This record gives sequence, C-alpha cells and structure tokens, in this order.
Amino acid sequence: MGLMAGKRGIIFGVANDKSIAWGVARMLREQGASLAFTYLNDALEKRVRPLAESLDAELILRCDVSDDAQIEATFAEIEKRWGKLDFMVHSVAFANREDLKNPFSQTSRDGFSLAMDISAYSLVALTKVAAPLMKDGGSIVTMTYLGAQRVVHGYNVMGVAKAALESSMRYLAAELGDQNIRVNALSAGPIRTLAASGISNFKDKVRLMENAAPLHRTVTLEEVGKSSVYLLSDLSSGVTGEVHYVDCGFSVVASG
Ligand code: 0WD
Repeated sequence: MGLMAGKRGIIFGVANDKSIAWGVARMLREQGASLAFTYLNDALEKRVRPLAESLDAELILRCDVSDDAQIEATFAEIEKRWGKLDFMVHSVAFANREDLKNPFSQTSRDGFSLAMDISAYSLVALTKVAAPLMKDGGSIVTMTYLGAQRVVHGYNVMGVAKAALESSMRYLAAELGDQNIRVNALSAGPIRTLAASGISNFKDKVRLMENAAPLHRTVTLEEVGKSSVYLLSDLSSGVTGEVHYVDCGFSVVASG
C-alpha cells in the first residue's frame, strides 16, 4: 500500500520522458495512484501515449489548456470514468521564443497575453472544472520557478507569468479551503527539458546551481516527483497556499 493508494488524479504537461510531469507521474504511480494523462496535440500523443500506458494510465486525453471546450470535454471524461477526482498536477507553460530572447521591454502585447493565458490562467481554468469533482477534498500542485520572485536573466515574460501563477495559486487555496481542497506550487530548480530549451543561458543557470546551491547540484526529476507526492498526499494535509522550493537550497543563498 503506497501513500497514494486509492487516489485518482490527472496530470497535465507530459511532453516526453524528460518532462517534470513525467517525473511526478512515475513517483505517484510508485505510491499506488491511478492516473489520467493529457497531451497537447497529435504530435505529442505519439510520445505521451506509450509513456502513460507504461504507468497503467486509465485515461489518456487530448487537452489544449487554452481551449475551454477541450477542458470541459476532458473533465467530462474524468467524471464519466471515475465520478470524482482526488488530485491534479498542472505542469504546463508556454511563451514565444522571441519573448525569452529579446529584452523584456520589447515583449509584445500578444506574447504577454499568450504566456499569461497558457502559463497562469490555465491553472484557474482547470481548477474551475476540477474542483467540483473533488468531492472528498483534493490536492492541486502547479510548477513554478524562482523567476517569479526575482529577476532571472532571460526568464522575462515567463517570470511575470509565474508571479501571476503563484498569486492565482494563493487565491485558489483561500477559496477552496472550505472544501478541503489544497492548492500549492512547487518551485523547481533548473532541469533540462523541452521547455527549458527556450530559456537563454540555461547552461549558466545549471553551473550557478552547482557553484552556489547549498547542495552544489541541480535537482532531479525524481526529487521533484517525490516532493510532489508529499504535496499531493495526506502527508501535507495541513499545507495549502504554499510555494515549496525543491531547488537544492539555491533560493536561500544571496549570490544571485
Ligand atoms: O527547469 C525547468 N525545466 C523548470 C520548469 C524549472 C521550474 C519550473 N518549470 C515548470 C515549467 O515552467 C512548466 O510550468 O515546470 C513545468 C513543466 O515544464 P517542463 O517539464 O520543464 O517542460 P516540458 O517537458 O516542455 O513540458 C511543458 C509542456 C509542454 O511541452 P512543449 O515543450 O510541447 O511546449 O506543457 C505543455 C506541453 O506538453 N503545454 C501545453 N499543454 C496543454 N495545452 C500547452 C497547452 N496550450 N502548452 C504547452
């Protein structure tokens, strides 16, 4: 019997086997959770489906989080299959490449809206439909980064979107607490993923971690997964509205 035995949850944001959401999914399954996965589009389905099947996924659904109709359809399927939901993992973000390369002041109106919509508003849009299914309470975790709190060179519009995401997380936590639904954010240190390939000087960020972080290394997918299990399981039953750093301690050091 694992920590997640008997719990059913949905995971947004697996793109491949390097994705943070994949690390989270593996640890959740190891602890006995039943899982539903979503993928963004046909191209990603080819990669996500075999991964999801290897963890005995009960549902594998297409969902672009910028489309309300797809969100509705996704949770309608969850309701049909399970009748309820215990947890949700939101591990989705997107910004135009040029908005991560150009100086921040050059961010376009459309680029700003796009990053905010997919990386921040989507947590609200998903929670709106997921919460009514969390009939026995629940736990929601979203993925954030230090660039929400401090200026990280090259993170630009994504830092602003992550600040909005963290704030949205707190407002959702405050609203949903009386239904025993907890909402937290996990702030991961830099990990080499598809999304990270859009961030300039990513190599420098990893080197900085190795020099300055108290543990002198970067975090692994497994470590982010294990901490997510804590936030999604009853181990953290008294924790909500929190940004939990899983970054080898980097955020407490003043070396920038
Ligand atoms: O260093 C890192 N990799 C960190 C990532 C440090 C701290 C936080 N994070 C965050 C990211 O900002 C994101 O919120 O973790 C989350 C997951 O990111 P990831 O695992 O680093 O990246 P990736 O494997 O690319 O997964 C993100 C996925 C997308 O991948 P692509 O590369 O295809 O854009 O988010 C999904 C998509 O699968 N995604 C969407 N899903 C549904 N609807 C959408 C969308 N509109 N857009 C992107």
